[in-house]
Amino acid sequence: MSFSAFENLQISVTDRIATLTVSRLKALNALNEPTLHELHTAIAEVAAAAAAGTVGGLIITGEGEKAFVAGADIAMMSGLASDRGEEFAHLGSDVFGAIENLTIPVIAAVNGFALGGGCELLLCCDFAYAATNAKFGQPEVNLGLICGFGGTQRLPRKVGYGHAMELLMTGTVIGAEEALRIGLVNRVLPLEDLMPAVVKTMTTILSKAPLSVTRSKQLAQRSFDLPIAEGLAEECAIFGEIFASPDAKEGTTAFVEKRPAIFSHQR
Ligand code: DAK
Repeated sequence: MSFSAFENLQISVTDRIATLTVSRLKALNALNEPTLHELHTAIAEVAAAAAAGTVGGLIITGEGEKAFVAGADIAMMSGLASDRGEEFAHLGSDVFGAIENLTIPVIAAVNGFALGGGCELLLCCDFAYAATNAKFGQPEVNLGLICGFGGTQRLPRKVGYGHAMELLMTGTVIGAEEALRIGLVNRVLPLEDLMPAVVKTMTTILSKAPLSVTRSKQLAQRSFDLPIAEGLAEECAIFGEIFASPDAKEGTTAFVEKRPAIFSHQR
């Protein structure tokens, strides 16, 4: 599977792990409209590669040593006709929704500023690791804006209402250790150790039964939308489906036979 050539993104695949790098160094990887359109295409291509089995996981990061993504492109937004705000928000919302809806695992490697739309981007990933120099925040209140790419909805779900409201209402920028404390990221590492750690975790995930991984993600995401009784009923139904899969047979048989399981790449 080959990917389109992009101006503001880089994408590569090694050992079924796709790495998508937002690449606009001159603007600290801020997301302008062309970059969002490219992201949309790239995510559709990743989804197609996932369906074909050539990609099993996605890592999202930013180019350079200073920024993950420093937000939506403020210069572009300041020149946008005032009646185009909702359209721009829908573009971002569609792209970020497409990332969140990927069935494969998605990890953010936050290598610097993750502000505004950058923080919202990591919220679409399953989880994030951060470099010690990473900085996080939703500074839209400083610009007379609100989040336009899902922050008001995903941040409270991620870190809880109180921490989310402090970030959303004060626009405060927090460091990596504080992001770790409130649960915005899972691990903090020196910058040079960030990508190796993310790749190692992704490799671990890809060594597991793929259907178990994707169905766990699907059920956990549904838990935000469903009353618990319905979510538990869905878990039972999907457990039944998984239990009949070849990988369930292989995993349980391998345990009994005291050998490592050899899972298929079936999804
Ligand atoms: N957009 C455009 N350019 C940016 C940028 C951004 N978000 N962030 C940085 N840059 C550019 C700078 O303008 C500068 O460009 P030049 O002047 O060199 O041409 C270059 O990147 C380097 O930045 P600095 O010189 O400022 O670097 P410093 O180390 O001094 O400062 C900083 C780094 C990250 C603290 C600073 O650049 C900064 O505060 N940047 C803005 C961060 C920010 O506020 N981000 C949140 C953006 S708001 C919506 C849709 C979406 C959104 C809202 C509503 N609707 C449709 C309703 C989303 C909003 C946001 O994301």
